[in-house]
Parts: sequence; C-alpha cells; structure tokens
Amino acid sequence: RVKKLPAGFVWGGATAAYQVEGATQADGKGKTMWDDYLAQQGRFSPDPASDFYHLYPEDIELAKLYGLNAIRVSIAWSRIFPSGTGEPNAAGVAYYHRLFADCLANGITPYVSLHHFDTPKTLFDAGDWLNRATIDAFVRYADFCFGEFTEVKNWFTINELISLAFSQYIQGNFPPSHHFDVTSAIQAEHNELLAHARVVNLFKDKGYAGRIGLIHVLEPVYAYPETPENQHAAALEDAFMNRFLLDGTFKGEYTDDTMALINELLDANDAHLTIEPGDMDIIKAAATQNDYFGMNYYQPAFVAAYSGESTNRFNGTGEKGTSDFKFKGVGQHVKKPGVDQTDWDWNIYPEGMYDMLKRVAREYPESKTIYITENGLGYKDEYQGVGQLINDDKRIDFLDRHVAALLQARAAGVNVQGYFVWSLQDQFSWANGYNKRYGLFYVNFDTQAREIKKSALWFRELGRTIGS
Ligand code: BGP
Repeated sequence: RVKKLPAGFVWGGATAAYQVEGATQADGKGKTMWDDYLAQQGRFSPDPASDFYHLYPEDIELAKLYGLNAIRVSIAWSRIFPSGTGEPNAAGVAYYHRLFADCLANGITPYVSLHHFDTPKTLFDAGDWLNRATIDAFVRYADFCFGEFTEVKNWFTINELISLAFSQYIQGNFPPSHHFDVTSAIQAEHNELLAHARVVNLFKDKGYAGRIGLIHVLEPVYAYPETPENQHAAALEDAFMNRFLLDGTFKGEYTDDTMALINELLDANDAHLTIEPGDMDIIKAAATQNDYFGMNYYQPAFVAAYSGESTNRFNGTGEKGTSDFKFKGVGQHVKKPGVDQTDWDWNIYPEGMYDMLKRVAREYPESKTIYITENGLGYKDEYQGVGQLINDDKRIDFLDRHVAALLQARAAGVNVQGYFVWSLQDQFSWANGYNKRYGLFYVNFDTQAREIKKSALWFRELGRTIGS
C-alpha cells in the first residue's frame, strides 16, 4: 500500500469537456463530430452527461474536500468557435472564465487541453485532421485561448493523438468508423503532431506565460510468448502506437529505425504517409520546446505474430471476452496467463506504467517533466442509495498499485511529478456509454446527484500526506 506522496505532488482528477459538460446546445455551442453520430447510433446521449456545465461548482467543491489540488479539463472548441473558425462565441468564453475562476478560488489548479476528441462538426465533415485546414483552424483557436484565458498556466494541445486516429480509422468505434484504413490513421497521427508542433512554436514565439505540452496514451507492447517472431510483431505495433509519435514529439524526427518498422507496416497494408516539405522543420522546432509531458496509461498489449487478414471486435458493453484484434502484417492481441482483465477486456498491469515511465525518461529526455494525466479503472459500480458510500475496493486496489508503480519509477530517477485519476466524477465513455464508470464520485445519471465512492476516501487520505 502507498503510504506517502512526495512534497509538491500534483494530485488531480481528469475530465473531458464532451464527456462531462452536457449542455451540448446551450449558449450557442456548435456541434462536434459526435452529436449526429451518437443520435444515429441511438445507444446513449451526450446530454446531460454529468451536467458539469451547470454543476461544476459542486464537483470542484468535492475535489477540494477530497484532497485534490489539480483538475484536468478540456475546452470544447465548438463552444468558443461554434463552427470551428470565425468569430468567438462570448457565452462560451464566459463559461470557461467562470470555471477557471472557481477552480482557482478553491485551490485547484486547472490543466487545460485544447482538443479532447471533439473536433467541431464543420471541420470534421471537411476531413478532420486529414484536411490541413483543420490544422490552420486549430492554431487560430489555440492562439485565441492563450490570449484570452491568461489565468490558465498549464496547457496541453491535444489529448491522445493515437487513440483518436486508431479509434477513427483502425478500430472503427469513433466516427467516421473506418476499419483498418491505415493510410488515414498514420496521416492523422502525423497531421495532429504537426498541429501540436505549430501551436507549441506559436506559444513560445509569442511569449505566452505558462507551460505547454501534449498528452499521449502509451501502451507498452510485450511479445507473448517471447519468440523472435512475436518480438518483431510487438516492435511493429509499438512503432504504430507509441514510437512514431514519441519520436516526432520529442526528437523532432521519425528516426530511421522507427520508419523501417512503420514502412513495413504500411507496405503490408498498401498504405502510405505523406510528409510535405517543411513539415519536419516545424516538428523539429517544437521538439525541444515542450515544457512537460502528459502520459496517460491504462494497459499494455500482449502480442503474437499473425499472418492473416485484419479483423477486430470491440467490447463496448462490458461483457468480458467479447473483443479481439488482429492486424495484418503486424500481429494479434493475446492474453497473458496470470494477467487479470477488466470487464471490457483491458489488461490490469501496473508494471507497464513503470516500464513506460522508465523508457520515456531514458529514450526521450526532452519530455522533461512527466505527469500521469490519466489512469483508472472502468467498473460497474453498484449504487447503494442516496447518501450511501459506494464500495469500490477493486478500484482502490487498481489505483494503489499504479501509484506505487509511479513512485517506484520516481525512486529509480524518473522525473514524474503528478497523477490525475481518470476520472474525477463518473462521466460517459465515448464508445461504451454510461455503465463504464471511472469516477471517484458516483453520478446518479437520473438525478445528477453525486455520491461518494470509497476510492475518494482513499484519495483524500493520500492527499493529506503531500508536504509542501
Ligand atoms: C482515454 C480518453 C478518455 C477516456 C478514457 C477511458 O483514452 O482520453 O477520454 O474515455 O480513455 O476510456 P474509455 O472511456 O474508452 O473506457
């Protein structure tokens, strides 16, 4: 059991605008890539979500009461620019000023992402990140936010570039739902990285105050069993999921070794990547200018070689054992005996966080300071009635083992300075809906009442051990 957190440790909870705010049509907000898609699917609605748009004072109050000193939020681009570009929407701007003021008044430092899976619909319809007009619009939106929200000192450009590209174009569970469209996936990775780099360069050129970085979810890929063929499969998947983006972010180039793996994967899928003249100069200029790095960690993949066609099934319901993943020319996901999985088939493996932290510090020193910006357990918490504590011992065990791995990496010399649990309160999960809960605080989605989970008590207890 973790007994004590380091002095000055950032101890936070994470949210994303579209997953918590609700109020998707309030005060002039424009549509995102999700509104029509979710309506067509008919599975669940993004309204009212956790109604954070109205209830943020209650959630910030809870955060304060339960020992958090930081929160991750994202700005909904389409609240600021309802159609992605054009004139700013004053009501949207005012909302975020109120939110940040409330955080600061309660001693909760806001860490703010500009893009968390919610491209405005107009830009999405025109090709999303595959269209470079989205990059131009993103740079203008970011510049506006830096100039406007000067109370924010900790910025992230984009959350989880790979999850977006992978879910949209490989796994097909985010709109526009392509399956194994490898060309689009790798191009989206590159274009998002370029967007990030342009924003970092602008932030520094204009001398904005504060820190800027981005967030990658890192999925360590282990060969299982450890044969040479499986190790090669793991290296290919690692290049696609982690290494290509880490290289671009912190080395400012895709190294020859990385490109050898990426090209093998692209060739096997008749796919290609287009790098335009000048792109790499922009990426290079940004690589040493990130102030910090947000690392999300949930799980590793265990991979074996595979020679057939690509197929996958996505477990979006929490029915254990309903997922699989086989990627042509890359590999297939396998279970490693002895490694537990969640109801959504996610491997529970804290060692993976330790391994990744060590690797980032060793191979990418330009990451400088690392924060774990998301980690948590999706679980079907059982409601006990109004005012009744919810027992989530399983989550406490998960969080405790992961925070222990983080502290172990710190003890081994990794500069990791904070931990944000995913998530602050229950919210909806993009491709899973409302039964996949992660929060420290339970949300009764019928009444919007908050209930305390045992993990919140655990969080508070550890928060008290942070010295200044
Ligand atoms: C990350 C995202 C979050 C969040 C989390 C849990 O990839 O940044 O937005 O949803 O994963 O994932 P899921 O909701 O699919 O369980």
